Amino acid sequence: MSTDRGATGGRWNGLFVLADDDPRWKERPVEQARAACAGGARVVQLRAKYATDREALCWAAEIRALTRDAGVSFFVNDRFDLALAAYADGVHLGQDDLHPTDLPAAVREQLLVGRSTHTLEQVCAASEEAVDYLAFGPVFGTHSKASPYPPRGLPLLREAVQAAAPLPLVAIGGINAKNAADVAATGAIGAAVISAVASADDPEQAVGELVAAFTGAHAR
Ligand code: 3NM
Repeated sequence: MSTDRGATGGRWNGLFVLADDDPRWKERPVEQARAACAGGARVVQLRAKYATDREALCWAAEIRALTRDAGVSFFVNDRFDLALAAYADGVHLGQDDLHPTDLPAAVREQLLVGRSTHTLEQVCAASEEAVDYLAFGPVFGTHSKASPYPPRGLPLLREAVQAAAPLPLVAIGGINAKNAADVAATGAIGAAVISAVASADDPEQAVGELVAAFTGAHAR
């Protein structure tokens, strides 16, 4: 798709919840996605690193139905085939996944594309690619993903936002209700989280608190 670069009309401004299948989480991805939709997230992204393909597709189909009902965008991490099969809105590609230009043109017509970045060089390179938004991280320390990159910090996040513009940029890594307002103040259009929701006793409430912290700061 990628025709309205930077013009998301605010539909992604807010919380991105990664519905993650790490067995350490109490709730499975579909339940995390349900909490995300009920709590006011703007985007759900399925991140299935442990599941079989068939299991991941079942989750994706369920999450597609939930997100459609809630008016929430739905992306699948890494896998454009699963994204297509589940009628997701898009696919999110990491630096080690297929490059956006590897996607067949027919796939590009059906899927929006998000792209992970971790350095300013990667932000500059990715902003030349036909992608619809960038993620940048890890902003803070995280235990949810082994990363070769140390925490990037808020000043570098702010530089990344500026380097990406007009492409929207979403911050990721160690974001919680306490630091979400600082993240929003950098100009990042969104905050993406795993553990702040997946490890919460009440995931829906946690989503609501994150949304309030992030979007409240944006509104100021
Ligand atoms: N990607 P949490 S950090 C999936 O830096 C992911 O690109 C990152 O989980 C990146 O909210 C990360 O629990 C983990 O820190 C985010």
